[in-house]
Amino acid sequence: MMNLTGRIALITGATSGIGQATARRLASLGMKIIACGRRPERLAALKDELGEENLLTLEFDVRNQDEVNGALNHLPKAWKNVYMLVNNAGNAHGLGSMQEGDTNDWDTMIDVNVKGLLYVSKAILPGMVVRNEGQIVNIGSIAGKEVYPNGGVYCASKHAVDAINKGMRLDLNPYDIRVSAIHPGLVETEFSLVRFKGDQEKSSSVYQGYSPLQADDIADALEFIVTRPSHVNIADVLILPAEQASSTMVRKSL
Ligand code: NDP
Ligand code: 8X3
Repeated sequence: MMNLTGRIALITGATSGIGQATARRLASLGMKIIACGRRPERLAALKDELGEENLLTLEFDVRNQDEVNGALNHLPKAWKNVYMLVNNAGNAHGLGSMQEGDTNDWDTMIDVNVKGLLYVSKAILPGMVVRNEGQIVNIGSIAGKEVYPNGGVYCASKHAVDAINKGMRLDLNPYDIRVSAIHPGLVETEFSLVRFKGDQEKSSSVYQGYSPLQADDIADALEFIVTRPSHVNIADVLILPAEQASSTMVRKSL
């Protein structure tokens, strides 16, 4: 098992859901966490919880490359050697058909889920290459393996994450840098609240009538990935609620 004590993990989207659970989990393994997000009050609360020595917070929008570079190219000396990158920030925005979908939603999904992930990676990967060590975990989705009605653009963004993950594994193969993807099915987080633009009723109905995954279930997989011995790379993981068979087939008792 890898000794992770004192190693640095940078997590995007650490202010809620999967990213927040991951920050807590990796901190519990002795890692130091760089927690990123746009909501300062959430970042401050995480710092209070995990302690100032163990957590550096960075507030930036992954869509803005200047903000990304401003934050990541000037890390304090003690936080520069990022060992693990968790590319997690992302969301669905709206549910809409190809003929009627909202192009602002499309822009946001492509800008956050694809371009944002690339900007952050571009800022972090060169340091890993120089140090010849690292672990990257890209959070994809079942939506990166299948396509469902009215989710075409979100699915396209997550298919892109799947391709980027594979591309990173090829390009980083000369180095001791492991590249992994986790593709979750339905996880009960703020994801649907964002997709449905704050509509609590629509959002909670997504998770009713079955037992959805919880963010901690994804943190379990992440812990497994990062604690493997250095000769093992868990390359690709699809995790579903037991009652989910595909994006469109969930056994619900309502
Ligand atoms: P949440 O909505 O709970 O969390 C999303 C996180 O992404 C937040 O911390 C948010 O932080 C951050 N984020 C969103 N937009 C930006 C942005 N422009 N700049 C910086 N950070 C941003 O959802 P989840 O935890 O569920 O989602 C995490 C990842 O998991 C996403 O990539 C999602 O696609 C994926 N996923 C989720 C599934 C689910 O069913 N929940 C299933 C499969 C994959 P802030 O708002 O503070 O910026
Ligand atoms: C999130 C899972 O099926 O709601 O990526 O798109 S789904």
